[in-house]
Amino acid sequence: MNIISFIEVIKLNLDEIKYVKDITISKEDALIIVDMQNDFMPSGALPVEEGDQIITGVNQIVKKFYINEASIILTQDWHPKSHKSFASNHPGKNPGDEYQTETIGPVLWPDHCVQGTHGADFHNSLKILHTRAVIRKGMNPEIDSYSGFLENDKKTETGLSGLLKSLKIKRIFICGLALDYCCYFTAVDGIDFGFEVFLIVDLTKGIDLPEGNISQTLANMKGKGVKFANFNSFD
Ligand code: VGL
Ligand code: ZN
Repeated sequence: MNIISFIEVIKLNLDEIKYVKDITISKEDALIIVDMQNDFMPSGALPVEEGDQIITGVNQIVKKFYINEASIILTQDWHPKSHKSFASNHPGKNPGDEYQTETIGPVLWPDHCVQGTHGADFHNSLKILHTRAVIRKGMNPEIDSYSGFLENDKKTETGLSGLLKSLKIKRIFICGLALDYCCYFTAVDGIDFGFEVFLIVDLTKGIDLPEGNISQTLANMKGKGVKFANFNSFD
């Protein structure tokens, strides 16, 4: 394999994605809406570019899942002020600095989604009326939790898998923020927990840090068996 084809294997650009069509939603499906919180919006502490532009579409897809008796679940990044993923808790370090331990990294973040703050609240345009459960994550100051299923120690469960299994959910559809962090890790863990996983690509936006992370994580998801959908994939 030469270097060019190697790069093609590990990157997948947004415009190269093939989408599943004609999806009929049923009660064995769940919509997982990841971290649609003020701090990930363009004016927030850890802004995801255009993060607010998906809110209207997310609200519309919620209606489709609701009328088809599917479950709607939110995740909420919910950190103590002392969280070790914050650069402010590492003297001399700045947000964006590389930092990797077994449970934190690959970069340090600005303080964000601190428990009880406005930044940790869901965006007030997000319609949360039909939500079955809110899964909070990232509460242990020593461990980050990008995935809605598992903390970054890859051991501590949030309870999401148990909830989905007791509801007899077979397929999960992921949207929200950020594509290359919390959506990505939720998607790959969803596969490992035995679900059929779809990323609703046009209802998510990425951070792309480090640069290229979006196309890298898209490729990893494809390799792992995650399927891609978009707003128009649903009947
Ligand atoms: C997230 C970085 C840090 C996310 C959460 O929701 O994608 N990213 N905490
Ligand atoms: Zn966080």
